[in-house]
Amino acid sequence: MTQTMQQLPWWKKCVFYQIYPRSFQDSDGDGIGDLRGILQRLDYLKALGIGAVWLCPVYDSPNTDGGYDIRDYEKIMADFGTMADFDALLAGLHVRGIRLVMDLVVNHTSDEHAWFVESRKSRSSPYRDYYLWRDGKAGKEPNNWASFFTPSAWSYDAPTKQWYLHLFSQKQPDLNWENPALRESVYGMINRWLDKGVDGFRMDVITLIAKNPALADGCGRPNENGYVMADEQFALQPALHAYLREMRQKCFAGRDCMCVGEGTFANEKTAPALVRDGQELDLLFQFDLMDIDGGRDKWDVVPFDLRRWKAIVAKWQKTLDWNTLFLSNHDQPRPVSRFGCTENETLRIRSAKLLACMMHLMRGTSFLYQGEELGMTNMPFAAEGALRDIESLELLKTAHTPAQREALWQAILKKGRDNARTPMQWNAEPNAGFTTGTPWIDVNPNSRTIHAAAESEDPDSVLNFYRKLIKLKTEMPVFCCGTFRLLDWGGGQGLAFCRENGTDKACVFCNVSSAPLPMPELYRHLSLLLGNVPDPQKDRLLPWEVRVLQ
Ligand code: TEU
Repeated sequence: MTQTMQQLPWWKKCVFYQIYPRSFQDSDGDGIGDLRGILQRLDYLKALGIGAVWLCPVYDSPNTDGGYDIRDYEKIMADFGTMADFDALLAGLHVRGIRLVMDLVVNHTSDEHAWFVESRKSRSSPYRDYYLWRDGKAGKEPNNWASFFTPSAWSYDAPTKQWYLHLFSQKQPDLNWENPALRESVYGMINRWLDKGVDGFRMDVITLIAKNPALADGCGRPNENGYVMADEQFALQPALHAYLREMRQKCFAGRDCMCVGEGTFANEKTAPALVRDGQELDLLFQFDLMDIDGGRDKWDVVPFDLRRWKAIVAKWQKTLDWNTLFLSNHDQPRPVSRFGCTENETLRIRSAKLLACMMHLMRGTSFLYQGEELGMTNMPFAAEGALRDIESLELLKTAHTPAQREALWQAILKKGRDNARTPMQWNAEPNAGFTTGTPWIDVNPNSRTIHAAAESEDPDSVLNFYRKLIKLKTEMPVFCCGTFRLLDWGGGQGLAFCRENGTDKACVFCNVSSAPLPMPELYRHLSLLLGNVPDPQKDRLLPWEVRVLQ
């Protein structure tokens, strides 16, 4: 059935651009990106053709976890500026027709949040049940849950002789969503941001907010300390849907806004219910593709298998009528280093363009991550001292031998989150034009040649390719709302899919390899809409060549 773009809500028709503010643009020379810096770059975003910004947390925070440890939901972190700066940024985006979606972390707060400060004062505090406090068992944690960042998900609080739950760091206590008073406090805060004109939220680990009330032991594989990632106890629990439906009614209903959920642990069975009827989430990030090169866990790096990629893509394009499409974010390494080819500049540029089409021309809303449009690469961190991310720093603490430490170090170089958090590469000036001060994290040395200024002037740059790709995606109904069909072609070397919208048809052929691949006869007559090699040969695709055909 032909769909017209006019029928779709704005968040299905635009491309989102994720900004990690600490690394985007510094305006005051303190080496830290800030809101005024983003304001300086709005025309760059407009020229790229994006229609919405996902802004990572800018709320007051002690910055234990890059701002995902909020100390005050209604104050701007001093590093990033003031609420007046935020208001100026919101106005600057809106006047350019760009929407603003804020990151929101309501699974946990910082342990410095006033609610937790009050909660830990006494067992009779009115805020005690804003968090999950439990007695220990025989002097040990209340259960065997592991944390994402530390061995156990529990920390003991001596003054009140109880343990509190933190699925992430000790400084990120989990909120107790069973408590209606907590939920009302969250809804009130959300509504005040929406009243300011914010266009929606990206809901951090939203699938974890409902825990099994029994907080029972997990039954998975214990880590070396005997703790278990007990996602069957705290992910996608039944109460989650009630909380999301209540949030929809109390916050989003009747407003022209959207919410996209980070679907940690969501799979093809549990995801549909979250986005089925517009009464819970509008969009969902699922991580099957982001987990594709992890064996036992993300640090057990295994080769990227295209056949698995194709199976995952086919599954999710079938599972959800409307997906989110993303190659990376602030938690993931740079896609061209991870899935593309960086053995030389020609192939780095060509493979970055291929990956862009392979992902963003599928059916769904695309989310670009800052620097993806430049083909930015992973960072060759010189030593552990250059790392900033708590996830990597806590991981290194688990090494017991030099060999183990070296193996973890190599895994961090490939998969560590700091790869995505090196400063945005604007030009060839010192620190890539990101700051006139000392950057909070090292700038990638390849910023001397890989940067927005050079790419803006180069018609064959990754940046100008993204500009064309975004135009195709947002102006052609076949790419915006057409159906998706994976072609049985290419084996472990090539990926191809067709999009159809009534009589409109288009297809994308990707040679995801370093060897040539025959172009199927059946499609050789089609005209080229977009490609990444200067003179495509009729009968074969060059290594890392993509062809967008109609
Ligand atoms: O990430 C959720 C999460 O599961 C991360 O641990 C992610 O899977 C992992 O880092 C992949 O390497 C969200 C935020 O995106 C992340 O930045 C925060 O650290 C985390 O929640 C806690 O708020």
